[in-house]
Amino acid sequence: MSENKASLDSVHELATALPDPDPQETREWLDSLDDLIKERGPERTRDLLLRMLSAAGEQNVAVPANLNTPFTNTIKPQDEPSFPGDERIERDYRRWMRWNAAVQVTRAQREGVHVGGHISSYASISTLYEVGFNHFFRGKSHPGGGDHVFFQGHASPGNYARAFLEGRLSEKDMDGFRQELSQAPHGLPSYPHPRHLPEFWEYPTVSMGLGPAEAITQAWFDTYLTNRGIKDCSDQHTWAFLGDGEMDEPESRGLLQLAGQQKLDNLTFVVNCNLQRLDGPVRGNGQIIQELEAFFRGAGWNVIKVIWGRGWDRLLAKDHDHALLKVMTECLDGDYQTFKANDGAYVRKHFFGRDPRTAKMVEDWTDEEIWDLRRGGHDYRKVYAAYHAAMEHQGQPTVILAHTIKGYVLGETFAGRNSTHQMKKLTLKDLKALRDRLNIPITDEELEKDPQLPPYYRPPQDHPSLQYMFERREKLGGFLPSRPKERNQMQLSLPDDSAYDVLKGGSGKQKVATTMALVRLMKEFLKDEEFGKRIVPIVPDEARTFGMDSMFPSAKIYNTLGMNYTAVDKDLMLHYSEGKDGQILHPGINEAGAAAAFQVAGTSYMSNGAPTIPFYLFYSMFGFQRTGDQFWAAGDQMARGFVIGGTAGRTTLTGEGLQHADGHSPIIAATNPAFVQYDPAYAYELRHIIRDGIQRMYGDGSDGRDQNVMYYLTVYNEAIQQPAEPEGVDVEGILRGMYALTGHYENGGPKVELLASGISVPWALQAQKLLMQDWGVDAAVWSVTSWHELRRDGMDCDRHNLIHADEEYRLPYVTQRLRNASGPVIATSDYDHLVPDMIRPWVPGRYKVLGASDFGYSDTRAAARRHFLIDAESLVVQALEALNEDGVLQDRSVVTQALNRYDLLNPNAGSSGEQ
Ligand SMILES: Cc1ncc(C[n+]2csc(CCOP(=O)(O)OP(=O)(O)O)c2C)c(N)n1
Ligand SMILES: [Mg+2]
Repeated sequence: MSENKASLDSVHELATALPDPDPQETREWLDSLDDLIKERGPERTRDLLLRMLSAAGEQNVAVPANLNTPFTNTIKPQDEPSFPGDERIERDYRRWMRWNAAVQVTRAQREGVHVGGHISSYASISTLYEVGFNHFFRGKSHPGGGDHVFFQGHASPGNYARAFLEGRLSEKDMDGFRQELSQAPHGLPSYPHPRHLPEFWEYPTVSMGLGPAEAITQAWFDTYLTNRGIKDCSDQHTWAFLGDGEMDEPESRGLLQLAGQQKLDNLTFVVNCNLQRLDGPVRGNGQIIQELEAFFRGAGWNVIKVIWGRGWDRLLAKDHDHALLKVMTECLDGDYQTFKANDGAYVRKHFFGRDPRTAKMVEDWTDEEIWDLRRGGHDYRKVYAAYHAAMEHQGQPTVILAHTIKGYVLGETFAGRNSTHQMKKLTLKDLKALRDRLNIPITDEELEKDPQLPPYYRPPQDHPSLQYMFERREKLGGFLPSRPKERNQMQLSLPDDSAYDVLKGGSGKQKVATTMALVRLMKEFLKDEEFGKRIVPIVPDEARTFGMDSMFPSAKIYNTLGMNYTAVDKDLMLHYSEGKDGQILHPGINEAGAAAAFQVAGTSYMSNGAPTIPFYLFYSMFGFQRTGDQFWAAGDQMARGFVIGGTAGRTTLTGEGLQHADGHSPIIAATNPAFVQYDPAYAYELRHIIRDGIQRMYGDGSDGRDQNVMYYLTVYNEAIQQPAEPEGVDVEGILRGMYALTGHYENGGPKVELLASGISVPWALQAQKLLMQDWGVDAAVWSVTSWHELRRDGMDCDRHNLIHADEEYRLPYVTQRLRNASGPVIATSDYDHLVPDMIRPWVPGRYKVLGASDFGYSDTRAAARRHFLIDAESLVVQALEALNEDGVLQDRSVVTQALNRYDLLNPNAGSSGEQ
């Protein structure tokens, strides 16, 4: 079905959905229409109908929305504002930047280095950046607080080239591009990586799709800070520069509706539509600009297309019968790309030549004049007009779709070529041609001296164009990007230790899950007037699962629109509640959005100088596994906060099965160096872990620990009796990763050490009893609060011992704790074997690990635990088998006896955990 037919069908449906109130009148109108078509033809009829529709819409008649406009600029020439700068001067230094960016990458390809880089992307986006830098982007010292600018990751040479002209980077720094270690302290990361260039880069954008998701959330979060009275961000704007290829990522598009329905007019996307991605055209057979226009408009955005440069205006003004517009609209992106990889004669023939009327329009033009017709994204004034309109627009986010050329200005070997993305250096010939085009005062001799090392260009400091450039930035609030290091110092008053006491006393006879304990503590935090405000609970539609619905009535779900309806459960105590002052961020069933919200709230200390502490609770299986890359970016951006894997474990979720039962998130979390992870068993362990985490991440940093970490806590939905905190509990052990829960009976029996974490601790205690009762074996039980912290310490010790062989040998914590064990060590958990295996190199003696290393099942906890052989009885049999291997058992048949006695292979014979 053609698109036209589909839209006619829907118009027909709308027109006939209700009975016609006045058929006679309708008939008269339709007859006039018939006459019009007969007398004036279909083109004039279409024109009139469109004008009628437009006029009706302006007078608030609800006509059906059309998501596409013709393939031309949204802003008409007569509506363009006057340009407030000096275009010629701004072009001067834009050229120097273009040169230096290309030179930087070329020099990084020098013999013996060959680290590469990208040249063509910045070449296509340069004008889009520079209009922003000179007229729109506000820096940190702007009274409004400054803008958040997300730069396209792989166009970073452009940012470096600007910083070089600004005097922020030296030539040595420029030459350290992509050699962070070997050229330290002059190394520059390939892409925007705040962690590796912490006073420069702000937003890690290079993993495509994460930038747009974060930018939307950043704009949303700015309204949150304002509406909740934490910081006035009402004069701050978020800009995101994105590739048209990047818009294919689901994360790029998956939050557009949030921005639309939350009416984020503090947000502008600029999509650099150079029609190419890495391999070739983005939509060779279509038009990416038109596709994105409909998509964004459907999601509630204001769309501004900047397709044609000013040279086209005079042609369009003469295009009375829309012949040119028709050719423009019908030409495919694949062809547009090919035009710019050819020349004026080719464009004349294959573009204008498509229709005799358009061919006529340029018949007395030279090929050069045709070639000089620019794309909108390279026309400074057109771009200025679009940014200006975006800033003025209210009630909607804006997307600017700018038509550009990949490899613009770089010459025929680069522009529009399919290979352009991968080209890493300019030849001597390219360099000379580029130098001429950009008017760079560097001689042939200088270029010929060593074509691998073309010189950078920076005029004397007092050059008027440089001075102009400085003035522009000074007026707008300073250089960008920049990450002010003083913001690392938190000015937060943390809660007293007594705030954590709610988790100290245990649950008495009642059974309580660790998830409930955690939510209880969060609610305690919220009561603290100053500190409580800073907590940002984030949940993607699982609040009820975690018992967080109890927060709804008082904390409310954040919504910029407030709450304009009556909740179905308004009379209940725990009613649903949204508000402009809501505290909970609930992006819908959207883990990508929730992870981005975590990243944004966890970096607010820096991006806004307004620290907030995210507590992001996810359904453990749908967190790391799905959104690991966003957490990686959060680690890069030095986010701080708590990530909570609720409903953790491979067997605790009764009935849910294979795609819900998580036995490996601790492994994925372990691959992110910024995460500190814990798998606590009891509420009182959580008490110390969270207190320490808040102190570490949000304290004054005086304890010397790295503050740029995130905490991953696994909590369970299985209710157990929470013991009261033992007097003088081993807090250091809890925090470092293990502590003794019980000692040995010392009854003279063979000894074993049982290690367990999280929800497996109760069944390790059960095993301890069985071992003594049934087999006279004396087990001690350890709660391993963090396998990974123990591993981290083990690896730190190994590295220290490797490179400081002449210093005192460092003994890993886990070795210290277990070195006096006289028997084997047996570990269990509700995770894959790999989790307890993390500490294997440092466990003295025989070490046996049980684990749930397979897809989970839907069944009872007891049956699943028995199936995986991780429950109490399995621990017992494994302990006996290990003693047997150690040669301690007098009667080797004991292992088989135990196996039979517990009917170990029968899933119905298990009893660990509630049903
Ligand atoms: C998630 C992800 N996948 C792949 C890449 C590798 N990559 C880097 S640039 C690029 C092409 C980008 O095309 P586009 O977004 O159109 O940007 P352009 O360079 O054309 O401006 C790709 C695939 C990446 N950076 N991130
Ligand atoms: Mg592209």
